[in-house]
Amino acid sequence: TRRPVNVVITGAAGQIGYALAPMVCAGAATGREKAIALRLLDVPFAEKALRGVMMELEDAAFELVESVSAHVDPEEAFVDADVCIMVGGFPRKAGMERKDVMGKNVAIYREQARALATKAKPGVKIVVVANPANTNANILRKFAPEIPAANVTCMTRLDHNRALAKLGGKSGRATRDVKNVIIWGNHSSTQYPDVNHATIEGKTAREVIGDDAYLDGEFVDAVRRRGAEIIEARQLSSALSAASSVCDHVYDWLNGTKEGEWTSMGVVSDGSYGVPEGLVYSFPVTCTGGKWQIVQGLTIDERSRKLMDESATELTEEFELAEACLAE
Ligand code: NAX
Repeated sequence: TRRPVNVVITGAAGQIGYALAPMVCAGAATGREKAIALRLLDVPFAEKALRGVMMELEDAAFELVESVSAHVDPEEAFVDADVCIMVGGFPRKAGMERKDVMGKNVAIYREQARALATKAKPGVKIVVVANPANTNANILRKFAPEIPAANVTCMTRLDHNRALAKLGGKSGRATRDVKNVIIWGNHSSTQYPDVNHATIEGKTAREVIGDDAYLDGEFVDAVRRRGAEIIEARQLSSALSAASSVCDHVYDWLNGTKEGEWTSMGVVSDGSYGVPEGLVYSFPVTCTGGKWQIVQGLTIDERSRKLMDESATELTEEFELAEACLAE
C-alpha cells in the first residue's frame, strides 16, 4: 500500500484554509505522486465550519487523498505529521494594540510548538503563514528545540511571487520568464524586494526594464503594499494567492528548486549577509534533497545593505516584544 504523507493545515476553517486545502489535496504541495492524509485543525469555536470544509473535501473525491480529518486539539492533529502548514493565528482587530495581538499569537505558537515537538515526526517540515509570520516561527523554534531549526520556516513566497508578477507585467513578459528576485527580511512593510540579481528571459531585470528609479522606488512600494491593495479591492485579505504560494514553498522545499534558480523563504539566520544569527529572516534559498540552503556570495550594494538592516532591526524588536509578552 502507498504510505501517505501526513499534512496538517492549521486555521483550516479560515479563508486561506478554504483555498489551500483543495490545492494540497490536488498535490500542489507534496507532488502528484504522493498519497495524502490531510488533517485540518482549528479552534473549537470554528469546529462546525471546519467539519463543513472536511465534508466538501471528501465530496471532491481527490485522487491522491487517503483520508481527511478535522481536529480542534493540536496534540491530536499533529500525530506523525510530516508537513505542517500553520495558517492559524489571532488577527489584529480594530483598536487592538500590537502588543496584545503579539501576546495572543505567542501563546498559540508556544502551545503548538510543544504539541509538534511531542507528536509530529522528528523530521516534520513546518511553514508558518500566520502573522507575524517570522516571529511566530521563531517562537515555535524556541519552544520546540527538539525539532531541527532548519525544519522551521515562514512564508515569504507570496511576496516573492508578487515581485515576479510585477516585473513580468512591467516588462510585458510572462511571469514565468522572470527569475531570481529576492525578498529579504520580515514579511511586513519593511521587507526588501531586491531585483539586483533578477533576470527576465535571461537578461538582467535592470537592463530589460531600463528604469532604475522605478525599480528602486515604485516597484519596492508596490510589492510591499500589494497586500493592502488586495484588501482594498476584496474587502478581505489575500487568500488564493497566499494558498498557492504556500504550495510553492512546500513543493520546492520537498522537491528542490530548479537548476540556476532560487526562491525566497523565511529561515533561521546563520549570520549570512550580516543578518543577526537566530532571527527568522527571508533569504534567497535553493533546495535539494529536502533541505534549503541560503544562496551565498551575492553582491550587496549600499542601498540594499541599508534596507536589509532596517528589516533585521524590525525583526529584532518584534522578537523582543514577543519575549516581553512571554515574560508577563
Ligand atoms: P482567517 O481569520 O480567515 O483564518 C484564520 C483561522 O485560524 C480561523 O479559522 C481561526 O479560527 C483559526 N485559528 C485561530 N487560532 C487558532 C489556533 N490556536 N489553532 C488553530 N486555528 C486557529 O484568516 P486568513 O485570511 O485565512 O489568514 C490567516 C493568517 O495568514 C493571518 O494571520 C494572516 O495575517 C496571514 N497571512 C500571511 C501571509 C503571508 O504571506 N505570510 C499572506 C496572507 C495572510 O494575510
